[in-house]
This record gives sequence, structure tokens and C-alpha cells, in this order.
Amino acid sequence: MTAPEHPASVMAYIGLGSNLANPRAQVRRAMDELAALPGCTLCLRSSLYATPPLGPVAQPEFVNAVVSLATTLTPLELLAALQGLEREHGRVRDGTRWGPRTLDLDLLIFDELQLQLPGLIVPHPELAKRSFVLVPLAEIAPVRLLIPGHGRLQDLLAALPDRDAPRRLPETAAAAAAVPGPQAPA
Ligand code: A4P
Ligand code: MG
Repeated sequence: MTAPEHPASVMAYIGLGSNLANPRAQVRRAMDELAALPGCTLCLRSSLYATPPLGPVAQPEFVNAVVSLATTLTPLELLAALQGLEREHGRVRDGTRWGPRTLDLDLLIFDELQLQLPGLIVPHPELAKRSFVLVPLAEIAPVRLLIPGHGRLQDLLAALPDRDAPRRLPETAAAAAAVPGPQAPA
């Protein structure tokens, strides 16, 4: 008798970003949806971070995070699944590059692969310069993680000019409420 075939899973890292229509809720919901994708198991999720918008358009602050996914999907299948989730979040592409969005899901890293396809570049080409990607990534990935074509995560982090820019947000509304406020009079 032969054992059933299971495609081997590999580790992928996904960057999440939102700056429209309740960004924290968009990102939290997207994490749950990523966990439910067929062929994927969500391994770790970073905290949520408030980050200053990068790009030419004046727009609200972003909420960013990163998750790791063990996946049996191919890179193009995973990208298609990410774009499906963006559409479900009402993402409208009006052609403005780096414009405001309800949800952006970027395939940051896919195992040890380096890909240059017409609709998919892996690792994500901007990743090494972005504190809103590297800071949450460092929360869930080994610091010695080797990012194909870019080097070690710890070296990329050390080279960032704005490493302190992402502001870690409280876990949940309940966690925020648990932060002690001014003492009430006795
Ligand atoms: N594409 C190619 N490679 C990838 C990949 N690795 N992951 C293609 C995802 N998509 C990839 O993306 C444009 C095209 O990139 C897609 O058709 C896909 O096939 P898009 O999501 O339609 O447009 P975009 O997001 O505006 O462009 P781009 O260049 O992907 O922008 P980024 O890199 O996503 O940056 N500031 C803060 N603080 N936080 C942010 O999250 N995000 C952006 C957008 C700008 N400023 C930001 C943030
Ligand atoms: Mg994008």
C-alpha cells in the first residue's frame, strides 16, 4: 500500500496593510481569512502597528502587520488567493500607485524562492527599505532569517533609518481598556 501524497508545505510571509474603513478591523479580519485559506496554515501573527504613510499621495496613517503561513499553494496560487481577499475587502484599484486602500496583501517571502514574473516579484521588491514590513516581520521571524537576494533580517533592520517609526498598537480593545488610567478619587 502506498501512502497518500501530501504536497510539502513551505513557509511564506504575508504583509498586511490598510488605511481606510477601520484599518485595525480590516487587518484583524484578514488575518482570520488568511488562516482559513485552503492549503494554508497560519503559523504566527505579528502585533498591529500604526505607521506613517509612505508614498506620493497625502493619505491617512496605515495599520500594518505580518503573518507567517505554511502553505502547499504555489506562489501564483497564493497571490491569486491574496488578491481575492483584497477584493472581498472592497479594495478598489483606481490606478493610483501607493494610494489609500482598505486592504493590501503583499507576498513578502516565499520559502527560499526568488521570482521575477510579470505579475509577481518575490521577495517583495520594496521589503528591505520598509520599516512597516521589517519591524513586524522581526517580531515573528528568526532574526537570522536569510531573505533571498537581500541578506539577513537583522542586518536589514539595523540599516533602517526609521526603525522606530512603527508604533505598536494594543492587542485588543479589551487589552487597551486594561491599560491603567488616572486613579479615580477614593
Ligand atoms: N505584485 C508583484 N509582486 C508582488 C508581491 N510580491 N506581492 C504585483 C503582491 N503583489 C505583487 O499591486 C500592484 C501589482 O503588484 C499587482 O498587480 C501584483 O500582481 P497593487 O496591490 O495592485 O498596487 P499597490 O499596492 O499600490 O502597488 P505596490 O507597488 O504593490 O505597492 P506596495 O508595495 O504594496 O505599497 N505606507 C505604509 N505606511 N504602509 C503600507 O502598507 N503600502 C503602500 C503600497 C504604500 N505606502 C504604504 C504602504
Ligand atoms: Mg501591493
